[in-house]
Amino acid sequence: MSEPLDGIVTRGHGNRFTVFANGEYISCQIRGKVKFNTEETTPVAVGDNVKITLTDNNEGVIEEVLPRYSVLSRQKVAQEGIEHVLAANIDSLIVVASIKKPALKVGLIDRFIIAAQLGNLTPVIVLNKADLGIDDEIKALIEDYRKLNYKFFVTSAIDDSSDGNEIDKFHDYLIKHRSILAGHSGVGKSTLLNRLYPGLNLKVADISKGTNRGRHTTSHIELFHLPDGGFVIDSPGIKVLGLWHIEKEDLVYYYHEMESLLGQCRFAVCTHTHEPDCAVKKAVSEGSISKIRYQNYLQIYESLDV
Ligand SMILES: Nc1nc2c(ncn2[C@@H]2O[C@H](COP(=O)(O)OP(=O)(O)OP(=O)(O)O)[C@@H](O)[C@H]2O)c(=O)[nH]1
Ligand SMILES: [Mg+2]
Ligand SMILES: [Zn+2]
Repeated sequence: MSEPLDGIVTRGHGNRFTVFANGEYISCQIRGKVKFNTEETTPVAVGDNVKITLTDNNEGVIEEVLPRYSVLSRQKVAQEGIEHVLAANIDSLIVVASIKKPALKVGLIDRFIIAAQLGNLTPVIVLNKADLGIDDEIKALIEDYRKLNYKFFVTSAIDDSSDGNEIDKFHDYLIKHRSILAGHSGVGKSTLLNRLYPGLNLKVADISKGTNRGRHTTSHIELFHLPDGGFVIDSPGIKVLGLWHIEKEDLVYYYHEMESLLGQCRFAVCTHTHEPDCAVKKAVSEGSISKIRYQNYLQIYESLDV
């Protein structure tokens, strides 16, 4: 058997994976021992560094998955307790939202920020479709997140001259990182990548006129190498991002601006939802904590299991 090659998984489809190794994309199967080594997590995911051997028909076999230094995962609904790894070895989780068409859902931004913290990833927010106009409400929202030191880029994938467009800054960020783009369908994830890397030629489609929603055009998670050594992963639009591994009472620890007030509420056990003399509610009414963030906190709090 020839010496194994080092590669990186760029795409998965059922039991087959595409691995980029030696400057080529090689279709690979997984060696049985790799498949059954782990019971609690996906054995091979996009972004994994692997060792492969080549077979006669120019295909390959994944012999080994090297240790992951980060994972973005979610719980498989049908198999409780099994961690489904969406991507491995990334450093940034970029949530893409659009100003409108589809309508902006701020709650999803916070859910992604929390998911990033869970996976030890840097959360980045991209607000796309700047060409559709940035009104005062949106400006205030951007300000709120920037105050909290989140990276926040306003972009237009189709009109470089739009007011406030930061596509170049976003590009600079991408080049230096290993990121995944995620968000609702139709917000322009693939269009942004096409704008920055026209050679990718990713499939994009208009949102539905009736519902103003995306059409779930991207169907696979796929990794693209960037000329400077980083990579970016495009992913299919999601409807909701369920959070797991978080208990209701721990949610506040993912809101750092609220966490710093803990201990100042009247009740030692305060959920910061309805209690009198709550330091968090006071900070919201005084304006030192963003109303938008607090509303998201309440919404997510309600959605979590006890
Ligand atoms: N006005 C405007 N339209 C945009 C912009 N970016 C993307 N679009 C349009 O939005 C529609 C959806 O874009 P896609 O790139 O397919 O969206 P996506 O986020 O990849 O969607 P999924 O693959 O379904 O998750 C297309 O018609 C794009 O032309 C933008 O900056 N401004
Ligand atoms: Mg897409
Ligand atoms: Zn409180």
